[in-house]
Amino acid sequence: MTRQAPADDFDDTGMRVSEPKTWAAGVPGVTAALRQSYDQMGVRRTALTLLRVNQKRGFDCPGCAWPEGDHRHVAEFCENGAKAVAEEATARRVTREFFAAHTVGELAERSDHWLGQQGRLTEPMIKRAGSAHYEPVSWDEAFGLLASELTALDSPDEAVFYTSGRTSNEAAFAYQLFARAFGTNNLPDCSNMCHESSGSALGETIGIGKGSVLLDDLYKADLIFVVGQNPGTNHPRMLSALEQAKKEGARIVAVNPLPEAGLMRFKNPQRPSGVTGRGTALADRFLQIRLNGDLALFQALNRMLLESDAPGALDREFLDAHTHGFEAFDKHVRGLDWDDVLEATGLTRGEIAATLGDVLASKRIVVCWAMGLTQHRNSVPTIREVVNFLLLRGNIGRPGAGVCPVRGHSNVQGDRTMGIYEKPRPEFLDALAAEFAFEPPREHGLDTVDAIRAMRDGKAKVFFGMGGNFVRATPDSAVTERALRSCRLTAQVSTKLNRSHAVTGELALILPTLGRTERDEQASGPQFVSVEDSMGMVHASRGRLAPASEHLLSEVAIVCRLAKATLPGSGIGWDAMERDYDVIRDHVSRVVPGFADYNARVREPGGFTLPHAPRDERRFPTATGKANLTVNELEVLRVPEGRLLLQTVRSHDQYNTTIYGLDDRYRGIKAGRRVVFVNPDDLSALGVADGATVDLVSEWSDGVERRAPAFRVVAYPTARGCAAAYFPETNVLVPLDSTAEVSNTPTSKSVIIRLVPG
Ligand SMILES: Nc1nc2c(c(=O)[nH]1)N[C@H]1C(S)=C(S)[C@@H](COP(=O)(O)OP(=O)(O)OC[C@H]3O[C@@H](n4cnc5c(=O)[nH]c(N)nc54)[C@H](O)[C@@H]3O)O[C@H]1N2
Ligand SMILES: Nc1nc2c(c(=O)[nH]1)N[C@H]1C(S)=C(S)[C@@H](COP(=O)(O)OP(=O)(O)OC[C@H]3O[C@@H](n4cnc5c(=O)[nH]c(N)nc54)[C@H](O)[C@@H]3O)O[C@H]1N2
Ligand SMILES: [Mo]
Repeated sequence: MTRQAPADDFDDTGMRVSEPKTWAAGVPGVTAALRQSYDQMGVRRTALTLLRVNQKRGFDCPGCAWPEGDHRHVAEFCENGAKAVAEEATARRVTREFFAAHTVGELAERSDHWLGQQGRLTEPMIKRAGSAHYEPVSWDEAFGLLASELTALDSPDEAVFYTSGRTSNEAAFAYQLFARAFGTNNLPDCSNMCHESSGSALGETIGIGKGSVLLDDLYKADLIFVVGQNPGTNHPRMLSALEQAKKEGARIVAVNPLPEAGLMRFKNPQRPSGVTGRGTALADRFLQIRLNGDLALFQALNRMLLESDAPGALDREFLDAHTHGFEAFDKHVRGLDWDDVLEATGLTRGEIAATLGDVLASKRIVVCWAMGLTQHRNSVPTIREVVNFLLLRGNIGRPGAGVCPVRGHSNVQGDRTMGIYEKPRPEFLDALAAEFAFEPPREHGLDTVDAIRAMRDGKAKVFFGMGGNFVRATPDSAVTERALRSCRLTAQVSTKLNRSHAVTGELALILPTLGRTERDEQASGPQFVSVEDSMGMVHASRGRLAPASEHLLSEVAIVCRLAKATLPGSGIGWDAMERDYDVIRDHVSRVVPGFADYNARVREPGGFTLPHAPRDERRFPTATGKANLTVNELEVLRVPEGRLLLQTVRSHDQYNTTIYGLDDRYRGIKAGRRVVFVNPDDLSALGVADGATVDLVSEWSDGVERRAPAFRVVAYPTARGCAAAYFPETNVLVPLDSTAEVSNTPTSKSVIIRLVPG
C-alpha cells in the first residue's frame, strides 16, 4: 500500500541551486522584505504598517514569539516579520466571485503558495452537503448551523476545537471557556506539534513548563548554547540579542546538523556597520551533530562534569539545597558508553571535551532550543537531560542563566496560559467553575494526533479550527485528509485561504476574521488584545489598519456569538465580553494566576512579566518540591543500511504552511521547494548524483509505504547520515503513530527514508 502526497501544482522547472550563504540578514534581508511588502501592500501602506510593528502602542508582530527589548528601534521588526505582516496586510482579496469560479476540488489541487497568494478572505462562506462550491452565508446562519450540528452530537467529545498560536489571550480565554461550557476538553493546539516536549520536560523537572530566562539574562550570560534552532530564518530578532550578548562577553555554541547562515555570522541591518561591514561572527563553536544526537551530547557533558576534578565543576550547594534525585542520576550517567555517544552525535571526543572547557570556564549558562530538540521520539528525555546539565552547575534561577525554549507562533505561549490545553490542571478548572458557576469536564481531551485518530475512526465528527491550517500542518497527510473528509462539519476561522478550506467535511464553513494589524471596533469602542511572548512578558497589541473587509468579525466576536447560539442557557455573559474585552480580562484576572490587575498592568507601556517561581525565587513547584534530576536512557537511533534520517524544516520564505515565496536564500535555493539536502559523502555511498530527481520514501514499522515524489537532490554540508527537506510537502512521510514519548509530538525531525530514483 502506498500513500502519496496530495496533488500539488508544483513547478520547479526554473529552480536554481547555488552555494549556501555563510552570513545572515544585512541589506539583502531588508530589500527582500520591502520587495514583498510593496508587492502585497503598496508603498504607502507598507510605510504605515511596518512602522507600527512592536512599538509600545502598536501591534505585536505576528511573526514569532521572540520578545521586544526595552530599547526599541524605530523599526523593531525583521525581514521575516515584515513578510508576515505583508502577508496579512496584503491588498489582495478572495471574494464570492472567486469561490464561484473555483470548485472546492479544484482548490484542493492547488499549491499552498498559490492558495496563500489569493489574498484575504472577505465574507463568511459555506459549502453545503453535496455542493462543489462555497457560497456566501450570513453570520447568523453560520452560527445557527454550527449550533445545531454541535448540539446534535451524541456527546460533546465528538467535537474538536483546535487553536493555532496567533490567537490573542482574550479570544483564547473565551474559546476554551466555550468548549468547556459546551462539555469537552478537546482543545488540541499547534503546541502539540511544536513545544509540547519542552512543556512536558520542564513541568516535570522544574515545575513550570515555560522558559526561565528574560532578555536581560542573555546579555549577562557567559555561555549560550543555541541547539536545534535556525534563528536567522525563524527568529531573526534573536540575532540582534545574540550579537549584543557577544558584545557583553558571551561565547556561543551552536549545535546543529546544518551550518545555518544565521548562526555563523550576522550583519545587523539596524546599524550602519551591519550594512557595510563583515558583520559579527556569532557561533564561537559549531558542533555539527547528527540528527537526534543531543541527548548523547548533553549526557556526555554531564558525565564529564560529574567526573571532573576542576574546582567548582558542580554547584554542590545548589544541588543539596534545591534538587532531588542526584544519586540515581549520578549512578546512571557514570555508566554512559562513549562509543554510543560518538555514534549518536557523530562528533569527536575532542570536540565534546573542548565544549566542556567552555562550560567549565563559564559561570552563567543559557541553553536555547527550538524544533531541533522537540520533534523526536526521545525529545522529552533529551530536554530533561538539558535541564540536568544546567542544574549541575546551578544554572537555573540566577541572572544570566537558565532554560530558553524559543517559541514559535507569536502567542502560542499565551494561549496555553489562557487554558487552551487538552489536559487542564484541576486547579484551573476549579477556578473556572467558581468564576462562571458551571461544572467543566474533568476528563482529559484529545491532542492533535489523537484528534486525527478520532476523526479517522468516526469518533469525532465536527472539527472547528481557530486559525492555523490543520490539514497541512499535521503529519501523515493522506491519513489526516481522509480523517477531515469523513467529518460531518469542518469550520475554519481564518484570515487567508489555505488547504484546510479545500479538504473538508460534508459541510464546511469559512469564518473570516480580523488580523493583528487591523482595527477592532466593538459596541463599547476600539479594542486592543494582548499576547505573551516566549519569555512570559504580557503586552497589548493594537491594530491600526482598516479591516480587509466590512464583513469580518474579530475572533472574540466569533467565539461569543457561537457560544450564545450553541449555549443559550449558559448564564455566561458572552454579550458583555464581546462588547468590551476588559470584561474578559477581568475574568482572566480571577481565574489565571499571575494576572491580578490585568486591565491596569497591560496598559503600562511594555506590559508586565508573569511570575516564574524557579526564575524569581529558586522555588520549584514539582511533585518533590525540588528541581528533579532525571535518569534518561540513551538509545542510539540506528538507521538501516542505505537509508537516511530526514528532518523536515522551514525554508527562509515560508511561515509554517504559508509559503511566501519559492526561495531559500541562505541555503542557496531559488525558485523551487522540492529539494532534499544530503551530505556529498552519503550521496557517493548511495550512488546518487547531486542534481538527480528522486522520490522520498519513508519506512515505518506499519509496512505502509509513504512517498513524496520528485525531489531534486542537493549535495549539502549537513551531518553524515542525515537529510533535510521542507515541510509541509514532506508531512506525508511522517507516520501518524511516530510520536515523541510523553508529549505525543509527531517526530518531524527524525523520519527514516530512502531515496528512490524517479
Ligand atoms: N520566518 C518564519 N519564522 C518562524 C516560523 C516560520 O515558519 N517562518 N515558524 C515559527 C514556529 S511555529 C516555530 S515552532 C519556530 C521554529 O523555529 P526552528 O526550530 O528554528 O525551525 P525549523 O526550521 O524547524 O528548524 C529546526 C532547526 O533545528 C535543526 N535540527 C533539526 N534536528 C536537529 C537535531 O536533532 N539536533 C539539533 N541540535 N538540531 C537539529 C535544524 O537543522 C534547524 O536548524 O519558528 C517560528 N518562526
Ligand atoms: N513536518 C513538519 N510539520 C510541522 C512542523 C515541522 O517542523 N515539520 N512544525 C509544526 C509546528 S512547530 C507548528 S507551530 C505547526 C503550525 O500549525 P498551524 O498553526 O496550524 O499552521 P500555520 O501554517 O501557522 O497556519 C496558517 C494559517 O493561519 C491563518 N491565520 C493567520 N493569522 C491568523 C489570525 O490572526 N487569526 C486566525 N484566526 N487565523 C490566522 C491563516 O488562514 C493561515 O493560512 O506546524 C507543525 N507541523
Ligand atoms: Mo511552532
